[in-house]
Amino acid sequence: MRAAVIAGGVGGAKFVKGLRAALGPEDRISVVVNTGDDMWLTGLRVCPDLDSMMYALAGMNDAERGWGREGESERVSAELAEYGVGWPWFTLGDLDLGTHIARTAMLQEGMPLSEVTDRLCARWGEAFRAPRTRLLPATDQEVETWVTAEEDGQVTEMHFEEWWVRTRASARAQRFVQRGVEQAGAGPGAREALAEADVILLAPSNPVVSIGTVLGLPGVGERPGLPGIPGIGEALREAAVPVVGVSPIIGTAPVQGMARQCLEVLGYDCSAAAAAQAYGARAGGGLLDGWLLAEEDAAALPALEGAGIRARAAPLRMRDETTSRRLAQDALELAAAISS
Ligand code: FO1
Repeated sequence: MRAAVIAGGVGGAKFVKGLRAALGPEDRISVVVNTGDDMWLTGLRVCPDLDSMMYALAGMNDAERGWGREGESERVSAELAEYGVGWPWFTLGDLDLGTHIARTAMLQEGMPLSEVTDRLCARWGEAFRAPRTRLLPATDQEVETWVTAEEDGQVTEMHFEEWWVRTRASARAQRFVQRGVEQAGAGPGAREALAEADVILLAPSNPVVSIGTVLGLPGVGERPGLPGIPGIGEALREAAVPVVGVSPIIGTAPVQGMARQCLEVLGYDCSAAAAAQAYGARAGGGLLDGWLLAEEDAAALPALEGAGIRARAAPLRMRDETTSRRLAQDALELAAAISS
């Protein structure tokens, strides 16, 4: 079985760990990871979603915070703050800095991000073998998500991470911009992974800034949408295998993060049904064949079936490897049901 997953950081990492536990040693997992959160900070290239995914799969992540390394220290970060370098509200731990320095060194030697990512993951050995699990940046070009937001009566453009971490998404966002997306292309291996997959899964990541920035997402009415990385949304639409998404929202709130504020920018409500409608039915030119939502949202099933999306209710909360594996198995079973 070759599974391709479109994922962001924290929620995506839990889901991919569950998928890895649900598959066998001969299977393969290709994770197309969002790179819109990436930035240059203190002269280093920081890739939050790739790092959250890598650390989680390596079992070295700080499960409490959901990002960074376990057992972290912040001695260098304190020095940077004293020098007034970097973002004082965005903590780069000492071990985490090791990753950013290694990545930047390889990038400066001319290595593309996809190859850098393979090298960084290779260090963690077993964690990425049996089933072979490969992290594929959505693009090797720098396509950063920036936010036009209003703060203290001023409208400014800020990097997504500033909006997300410094303002906690409280600065009223008017639009998301994928800077440089016009000159970008799908990362090497991403299109092939989607073409060769036996199943394609959309992880329960933020539908806008983690999935939408990869696949593209239309806005509602005049609300601006997201173009996504050229070639990836198309590769998914052309795939001859089922595409099954997992709702990141239960009731009217995301399981974690701030998807509500992000969906609002594109004009969507925050609900499992709204997220599915945002992705759209593949039969209608959208992305989905199937959708898993929480048992609490089972009332939305008939409407989704009516929209051409095979939907099922399942326990969505990933509390540990058992529940994550169960969720991944539910997604694979829905895909199998769609295939037959
Ligand atoms: N999130 C925070 O809320 N506070 C931080 O100081 C912070 C630092 C940080 C450093 C490296 C990294 O890879 C991620 C970091 N994050 C932090 C999380 C980050 O905002 C999220 O991983 C995603 O980018 C949002 O989806």
